[in-house]
Amino acid sequence: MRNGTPERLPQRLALATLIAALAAAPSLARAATFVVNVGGSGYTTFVDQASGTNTTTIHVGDTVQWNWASGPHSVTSGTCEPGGGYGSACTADGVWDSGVQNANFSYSRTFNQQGNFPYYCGIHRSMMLGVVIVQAASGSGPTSAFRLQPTGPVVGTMVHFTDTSTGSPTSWSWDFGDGHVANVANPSHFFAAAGSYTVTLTATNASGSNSASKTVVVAAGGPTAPCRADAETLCLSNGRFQVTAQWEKPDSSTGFGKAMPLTSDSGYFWFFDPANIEMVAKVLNACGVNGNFWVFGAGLTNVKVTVDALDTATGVSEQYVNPLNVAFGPIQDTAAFPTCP
Ligand SMILES: [Cu+2]
Repeated sequence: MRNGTPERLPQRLALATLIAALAAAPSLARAATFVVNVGGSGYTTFVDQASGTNTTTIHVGDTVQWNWASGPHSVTSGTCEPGGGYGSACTADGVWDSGVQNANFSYSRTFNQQGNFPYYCGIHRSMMLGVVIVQAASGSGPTSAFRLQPTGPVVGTMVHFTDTSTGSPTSWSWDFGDGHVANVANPSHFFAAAGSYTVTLTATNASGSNSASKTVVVAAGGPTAPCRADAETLCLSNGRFQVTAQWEKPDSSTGFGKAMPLTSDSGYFWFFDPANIEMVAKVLNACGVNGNFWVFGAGLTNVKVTVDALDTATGVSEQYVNPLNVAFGPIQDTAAFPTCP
């Protein structure tokens, strides 16, 4: 795999690309207002401005506004016996009633339920009928999904949750199953006790909500064997953190990067040729800054790379995955290990 080509986007450019992609995403349908003319030109008619008939077709969440051009008329939900006139029998169904009004009056109603809503004028009865047809909200609710890493955390691991819902959710409600919740797209959370937790994401957009759950098994923590540097393992931050990098090529062949220590905090890996550095990794003790060990990584490759970092003092691990055929995004995780000191 050749690399070192300008394939890897600078971070700012990558961010600009992401913002452009978000801006280009299909926008959600907005609630609209539909106008119906009541008694125009002195006629006993309801005329929807959009359809030119007495039928107004809208979507859930839309509003109908009736404007009186003459009077007296009412906009009363219900039905009348067919073919009648002034004296026909009508039955109000109680959903809404503007009352009898005259010119320049205006009445609005927002429809939050699907269905057909017939209405009539209480004065002119079956001579003056209309109907509002309310269809399902345009667009559709999201389909919730998420991933997390690491997938098998131990107590104290900062678990990073990533929303992968489709349907452009605009709000997120996370329940981590341990009494804690969050309402951002991509929260981080650590579980204070070992156990099995049901994590639920409810994603919502203008058209609806959808939930997805996963069981996260959190293992008990504790120190592991001291880090031992070998041909494929870096021991960083004064030998406390064990770091490996596994690669996978398009033909599914896989292996571990060869580890080359640089300083007590940093080292690099080569994958296919000792002269060809594929990624650099660094673990910094920032306990005095924000109470975390920080993990930084930079790749010069677009093969799939899975970086595992293990805190041998606590057994807490972190995993970073760069997908195949994607320029390696920088790892700048200043909340990687809340395992100070
Ligand atoms: Cu009328």
